[in-house]
Amino acid sequence: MPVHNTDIEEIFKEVADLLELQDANPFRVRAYRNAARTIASLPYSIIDLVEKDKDLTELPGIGEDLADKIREICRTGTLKFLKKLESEEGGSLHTLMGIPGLGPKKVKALHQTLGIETLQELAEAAQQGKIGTVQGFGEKSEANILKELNRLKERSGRTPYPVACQLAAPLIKYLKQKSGVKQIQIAGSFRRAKETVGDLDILASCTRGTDLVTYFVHYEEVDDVISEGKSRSTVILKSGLQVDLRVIPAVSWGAGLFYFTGSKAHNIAIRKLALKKGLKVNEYGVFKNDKRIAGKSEEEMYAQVDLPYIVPELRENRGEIKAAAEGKLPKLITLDDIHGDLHMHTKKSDGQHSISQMAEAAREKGYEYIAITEHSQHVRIARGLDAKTLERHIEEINTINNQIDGIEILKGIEVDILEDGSLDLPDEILKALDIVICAVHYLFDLPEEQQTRRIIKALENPFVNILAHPTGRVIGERDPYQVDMKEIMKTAKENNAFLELNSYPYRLDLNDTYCKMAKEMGLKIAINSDAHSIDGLDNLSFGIQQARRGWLEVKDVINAQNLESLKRLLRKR
Ligand code: DGT
Ligand code: CA
Ligand code: CA
Repeated sequence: MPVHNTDIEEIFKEVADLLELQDANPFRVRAYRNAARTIASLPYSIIDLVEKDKDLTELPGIGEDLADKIREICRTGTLKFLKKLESEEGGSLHTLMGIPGLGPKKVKALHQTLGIETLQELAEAAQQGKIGTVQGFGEKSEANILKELNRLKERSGRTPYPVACQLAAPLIKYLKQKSGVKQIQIAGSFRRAKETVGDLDILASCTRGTDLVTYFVHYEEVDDVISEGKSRSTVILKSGLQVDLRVIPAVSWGAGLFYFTGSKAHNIAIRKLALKKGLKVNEYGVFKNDKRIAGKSEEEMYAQVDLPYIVPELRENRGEIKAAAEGKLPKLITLDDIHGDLHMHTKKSDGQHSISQMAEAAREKGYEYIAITEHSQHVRIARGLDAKTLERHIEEINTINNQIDGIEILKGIEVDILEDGSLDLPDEILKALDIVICAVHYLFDLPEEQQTRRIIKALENPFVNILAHPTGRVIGERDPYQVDMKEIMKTAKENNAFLELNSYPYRLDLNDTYCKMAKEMGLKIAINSDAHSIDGLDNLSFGIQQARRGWLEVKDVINAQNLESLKRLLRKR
């Protein structure tokens, strides 16, 4: 991980906090704070100076000692001096200073009178009404601490993308209703379509004299206004989601959009390119000798560093800049490229609609084919099918296929991978199906080697086509199981099998980096909805977003092929 200016800023701020708590010389404390501020506001990455062996003491407020420390952080990512401070008595107290209203004096008072060192202890003391008894605190400050603690807890969790969508849509609508607003767009991780967002970053441009900030903070879902300036504001919605609004001039629209879309790593890399050409890039534009030469659109920003436009989903500094420079950017898959959906459930197991209802809804979407893939017998709560029921189910699909026009229904199953890697249904019946998806639904916590072997064995079954939700993670709920994904991908490729990108927005499994890894290995992916109802088919769009973040193109996705090609891909030997 490269060290960013903000990492150094954080470390120096923490040092300053800890020194202040130890009653260190105030000049020394201030030196660290000033250095943190200097570094944070540099328009370039300090690690570049270090790599080029430049004299850091030329920076304002940086002497020999701080220069050494900066070099140490750039080299190792950490600072021994900070570790030392943290290991001393009261070394965790600075975390309490993250609570608004708790400065060093108050933190020390709480430590000395109540022995409070952690946020947990602070919360307990506040709940028990002990804080109000400490000199310098009252009932009001106690209530305030509780409120801030709750907010911290809510905010520490990231918001899943679909939830962010639901919260953002009415807010954007509200903002657009204000007269004088010319442009509104969400930037940040939301625009990059990350599976979870830390906060929303909304950009606006307005005609002169429009007071959008005041209008923004009066949005009815606003719970708390954190800051309110002339052209920017931060609020917390009742849901706990933080929203940053920035009003930017129209001449800088592209530059602002570029800057606040991030990612930070992408921005820094682009700024580095610009620096080489003697240009300066910031949120207001591209500048040559203090003259703005671009900034209205993102396209013209990229053009200044000799690059084509790079779509937000790729802006993670994972090779997109090199690819752009070489004219090798992927032509990312879109929802329109999808020919069918290969993973869905009906009333037969735990879904809500019938086979024909699902097929008709899919046809409405313009799909050429779907696969009906019920659970197998092991999944009792989902009323999984045994071999006998599956046989009748196959007959039923045959009948419906003869009745329905304009879409082909593939006969499939989502068969359970048992503990030893064998499958929950015999080969004789799997053989009769068009498509076999295998999946792990229990024993998530096997050791890595055992879990990997289990899945590999399933993929070696000659009738298996797809491994569903390959890591089993559920966002915000369940960690991925421990597996050697490289080995699994290798096995899939060798056996003409494929991995799924499950589009259920709390799964999105494979994730973006694994998608890219699969692509680089030449392993194809199935982007499936795993729908349990007609509405569930729409989840495919979340999977497409993740696939785009994972660089996938039409050629990498089996259900972006027509029926004939798909059938060839499913015919294993
Ligand atoms: P999130 O909110 O954690 O899901 O992630 P982002 O990417 O939305 O990050 P956020 O909200 O902190 O900032 C929005 C964008 O602003 C970020 O993607 C890039 C830009 N940005 C923020 N801080 C910095 C910085 O220190 N340097 C640079 N170059 N860009 C920054
Ligand atoms: Ca954000
Ligand atoms: Ca933000």
